[in-house]
Amino acid sequence: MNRFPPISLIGVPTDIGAGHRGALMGPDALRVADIDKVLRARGLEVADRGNLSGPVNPWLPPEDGYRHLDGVIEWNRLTMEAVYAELSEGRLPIMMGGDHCLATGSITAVARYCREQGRKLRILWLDAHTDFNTSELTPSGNIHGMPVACLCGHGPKGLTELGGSKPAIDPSMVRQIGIRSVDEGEKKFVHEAGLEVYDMRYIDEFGMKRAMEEALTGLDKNTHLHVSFDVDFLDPSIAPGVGTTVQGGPNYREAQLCMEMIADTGRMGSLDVVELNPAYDDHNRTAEVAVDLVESLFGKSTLIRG
Ligand SMILES: [Mn+2]
Repeated sequence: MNRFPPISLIGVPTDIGAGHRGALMGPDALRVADIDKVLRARGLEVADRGNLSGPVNPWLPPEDGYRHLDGVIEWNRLTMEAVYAELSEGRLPIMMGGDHCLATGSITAVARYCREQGRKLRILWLDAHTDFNTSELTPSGNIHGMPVACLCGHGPKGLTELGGSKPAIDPSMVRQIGIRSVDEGEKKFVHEAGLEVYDMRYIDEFGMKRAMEEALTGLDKNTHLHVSFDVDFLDPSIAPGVGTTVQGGPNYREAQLCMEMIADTGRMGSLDVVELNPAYDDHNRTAEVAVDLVESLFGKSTLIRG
């Protein structure tokens, strides 16, 4: 018997916040890799809500430190509404990006839902990057490098106040895992904000097991666990299909252990799978690895446990 509510797949096909084109094909690549069938085979009820429809990516240079700000806000508003609607019906939304800017919308929705329900929120941010840039710190203006900052109240009004109040979350709710590429100014800001980061140096020294034990400390029955899985979290040798590959990420077994330990908590209530970029992939193998890991998040383990 599984212990998960019914799942809703929400495709958000845009690369409006990214520095490379192609993540807009992510939702369909996950479907081609049978994300729905794999979850149904685990006994879960799955509804695929199809893709949201928003503005096309105009592919313009940044203005005042932000690239495509209006379009990013619109896509995030759509994402927030879709994710909130599913949570309100007692379902578990899987937001299939799309680039990582969309986590602003999905997590704003999750945070609002948790506030209304009087539930605690823990966010696991699995990523090569901290995504804690601001318009002053960013070298590129790409908003997919800013969602954690926006959620914590640092950024343009249209994103920080997406849910009506600011900030959407407190940095103390966030645990970042797999980090190995942080911009210079961003580094200082991450420390000032007090984000809890388990970077690759930590994982090298103490192992994924210890990192996850720490990151999952303090969860209780009243905690909603949100997982924001940026596929570039993974080492590029197993996941080449992303726009921003960074060497030295978790290998297949480390990533599986990470997902299995999340599953063991039984607390996951929402999930983002983002930055999958089929334009950089090899015969959809990154999508297949991502689906494999999603399966582990929902309780598939290598060995049968008693
Ligand atoms: Mn990211």
